[in-house]
Amino acid sequence: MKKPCQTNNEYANLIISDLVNLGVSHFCIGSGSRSAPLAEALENNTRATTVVHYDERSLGFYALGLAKGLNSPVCVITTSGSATVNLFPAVMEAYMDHIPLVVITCDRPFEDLDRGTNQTCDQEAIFGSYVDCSKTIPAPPHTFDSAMITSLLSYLIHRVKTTNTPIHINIPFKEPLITETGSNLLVHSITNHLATDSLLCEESLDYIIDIFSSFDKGIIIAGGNCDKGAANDILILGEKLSYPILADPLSGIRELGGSSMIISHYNQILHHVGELSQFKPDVVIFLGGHIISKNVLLWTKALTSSHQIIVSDCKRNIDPTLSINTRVCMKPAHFAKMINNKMIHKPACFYPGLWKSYSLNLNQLIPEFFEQEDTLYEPAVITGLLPLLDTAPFPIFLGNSLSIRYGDNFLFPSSITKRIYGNRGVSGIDGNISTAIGICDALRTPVIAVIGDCTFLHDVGALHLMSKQKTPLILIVINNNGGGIFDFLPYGNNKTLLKNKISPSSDLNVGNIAAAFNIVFWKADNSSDYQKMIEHLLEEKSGGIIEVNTSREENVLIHKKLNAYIEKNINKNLKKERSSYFFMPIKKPQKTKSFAFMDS
Ligand SMILES: Cc1ncc(C[n+]2csc(CCOP(=O)(O)OP(=O)(O)O)c2C)c(N)n1
Ligand SMILES: [Mg+2]
Repeated sequence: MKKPCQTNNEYANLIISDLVNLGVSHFCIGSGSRSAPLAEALENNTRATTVVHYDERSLGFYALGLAKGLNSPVCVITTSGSATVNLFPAVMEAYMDHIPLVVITCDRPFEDLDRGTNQTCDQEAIFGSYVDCSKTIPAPPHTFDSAMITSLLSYLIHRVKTTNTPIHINIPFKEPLITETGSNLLVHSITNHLATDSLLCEESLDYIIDIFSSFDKGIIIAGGNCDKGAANDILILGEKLSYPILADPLSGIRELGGSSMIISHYNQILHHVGELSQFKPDVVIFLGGHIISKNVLLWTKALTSSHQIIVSDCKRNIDPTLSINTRVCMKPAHFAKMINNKMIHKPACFYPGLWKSYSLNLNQLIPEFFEQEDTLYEPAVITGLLPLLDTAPFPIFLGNSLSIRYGDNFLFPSSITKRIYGNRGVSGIDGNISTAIGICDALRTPVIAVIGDCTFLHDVGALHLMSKQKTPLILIVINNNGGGIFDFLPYGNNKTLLKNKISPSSDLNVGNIAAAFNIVFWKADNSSDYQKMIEHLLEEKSGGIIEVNTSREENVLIHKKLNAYIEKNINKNLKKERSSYFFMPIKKPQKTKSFAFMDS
């Protein structure tokens, strides 16, 4: 359940108790009013040791000395205005001398800035490059889950401890600064950061092995860029633990083909039956980076009683569900290898079989649905690649917006194939063609890229590069005359708003643009032509653009029909599989909450 901070008291108490729980027990606070909520929280916290001083310059150096003597992070707090920069000499010294200071400057809220209010200056990032990072958290009342504060502080304190470099947190408070009411004590579990570069210490390893040994119902969620060469070790990890694997299209794991542990069509499974209690795991292991699937994120966020562990060497905080208990800072491949060496094979319980039975059923149902007609619906642009992958594996680049979502939902190769790529760092629709061309040239092998029409429009300049390319790029443009993803979003029914202000028609003539750059161009009207065109280009080792024209309205309809078809048939074939997959008959709850399909 979401617990937002409503008052200054709640917010300040949460910050101080989090810091104390994270091992920061010494606080040095300057005298002032804007910092009063934190002063009161320190007064209430019996585990915090606090020193108050009038001169912030001296206070900063005192905190520096404390941190040196204690050999652990010390927190120094000031009010707003020039009090903040009085800490600068000590912050500079701490930065140059590698001393872990946690610098908190209290601030006025946004609405008081830039209009001449008293004791107000621009405090964001005020210490420039002399801190490892600087964050401003908005003033309460908040609408977001306060677990976000705990997650951020867990990460920041882990960073102070591992880099021995000061960090800065700027915290605005609104007036009245201290109130009598609303001091609920909000408590969230702290993410346990197991600091490591490539090795886990015995104690941490035992802690993790103990969790894995104790729970049979576990799941591995492999996110983007699990790192090169990790796929096999992760697959072995899944097999050893008997934990099924939900592999993001960019994880590098789907390319291993239809292994018994890799669950295809997990989005549809979660959408239709994921709320059933049999699916609830006791352990969730996130590996690597971004996860495209909104269904997966919503589902794991709701698993409040499971152990959630993230393994990533990413230096930023990754906690999209605010439900991570343990973070292991290392490459997923190293982690998988260490666990694989230490663990003995766990016998399979019903759990992987449960997932697999649904995934096998959907492997049949979904192609069956699209094969009923020869119309080249948008998802069929992706499913149409699957038979081709079986005969001549090729790398695939998935453009942002619906193309990558179709990849997430439908691109599950059944045999070993080449890597699937995408730009999910900030999910831009810019530069997608250029990136695919770069991948093509680096791999020196033909690449198939699937993108939307606006994504095409955004990077038309790349066609100049494409026209000169030696290694062929086969560029498939799904032209639905605008941003088709917006039709699926909550405001998707407001067609006037969409058309006028959010996602106007692109009115692109892809053929004319291709001609301007002397690039081979075809329009595919049906599934069989579409596949023949790709086969031809691959055989000829020729690049080219294939346009697939679709309608946004029809696309929404076909998704509804597909959902209805799956809903009707999802349990049908399972009875046959009962004996081989330990299938347990499932009773559906009365109300199934429908999961969000996608966001832009
Ligand atoms: C550089 C950039 N600008 C804007 C966006 C916001 N955005 C997300 S999806 C989208 C529409 C993309 O349309 P199209 O390429 O035709 O794909 P479709 O939605 O039709 O699949 C936009 C504008 C973005 N992600 N990146
Ligand atoms: Mg489009």
